[in-house]
Amino acid sequence: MAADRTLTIIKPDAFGAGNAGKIIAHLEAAGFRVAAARVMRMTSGQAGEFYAIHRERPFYAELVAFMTSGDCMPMILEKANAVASLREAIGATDPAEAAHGTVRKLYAESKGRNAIHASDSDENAAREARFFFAETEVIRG
Ligand code: 3AN
Repeated sequence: MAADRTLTIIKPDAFGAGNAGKIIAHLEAAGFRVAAARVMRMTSGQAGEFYAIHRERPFYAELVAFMTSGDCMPMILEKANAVASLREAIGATDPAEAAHGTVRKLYAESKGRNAIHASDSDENAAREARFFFAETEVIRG
């Protein structure tokens, strides 16, 4: 995957609250193009595998339970410098620390229920995109 793609997930709190459309509009206004999208309910196996890097963290079980608690919306987004640009657009993990105008400041409730995921490196963006989408499902701009 080229470095101009990243993977995001509108998490169950934001999707369930009906904020998916507003979050997508916010990201499009920030210059991102949606290259792939789906709505799904993650299984415990899928969420456990997706967050395997956090297996030893104290919040792992809580994280897997939350991510399987409702529907979510994984998407591949395209923009120049996509990974860093999306991290900036979503804000800090804890919404109390997120900058004004970021997705988490606007829509997240807490560090656990924080509205949106974004890949933290080009390598993880490629791995996470493959986790949810076949290359044939990614629409080229
Ligand atoms: P980010 O999502 O900003 O990259 P990470 O990688 O530190 O943050 O954490 C991954 C996910 O784990 C977060 N999005 C959040 O949902 C959850 N998480 C992180 N810290 C906590 C915590 N202290 N309590 C509950 N969940 C947490």
